[in-house]
Amino acid sequence: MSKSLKRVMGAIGAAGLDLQPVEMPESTRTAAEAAAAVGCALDQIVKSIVFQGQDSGRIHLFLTAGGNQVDPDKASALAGEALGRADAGVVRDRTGFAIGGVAPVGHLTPCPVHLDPRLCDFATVWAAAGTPRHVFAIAPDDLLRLTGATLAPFTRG
Ligand code: 5CA
Repeated sequence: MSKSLKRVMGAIGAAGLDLQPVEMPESTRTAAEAAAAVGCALDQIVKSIVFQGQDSGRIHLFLTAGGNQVDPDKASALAGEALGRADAGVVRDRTGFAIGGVAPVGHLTPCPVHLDPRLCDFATVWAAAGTPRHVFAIAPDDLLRLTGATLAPFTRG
């Protein structure tokens, strides 16, 4: 098992949840690929989008429904500082995951987490498990508890 996958499953187990990762035969690097592999709605895929404070350098994680986009102004208002998208190197250094496999939990450095209310429209959603081929299913309420996320709108439209 990869170190990244192990870290994600460790965090899930430590929270008292009994969830299993699913290894897909094809890439789940993008939300569209993950939805196709799982056979679920695009919005049931949890995108883990990392933004960074332009002054502080601190990162924030936005758990976003697959078909939604983070609105940088709304995201900045929630964070209380101007945010821009974190580059791939920052994402890897802070989370320990490469883009395409960033999980909602198991980050090397914990950071504030925000959850898109759209994800709560489903009984189950699917998130990356630390690799571009592993995903896991979770109830949105459990995802909220697991990540300590704040539920607030931050998407475009
Ligand atoms: N495994 C899938 C679904 S669970 C996944 O990780 N999707 S994702 O949306 O969370 O990750 C891909 C996202 O990474 C893209 O939507 C894009 O927002 C972001 N991304 C892709 N390339 C870069 C890059 N070079 N720098 C920063 N962010 C990037």
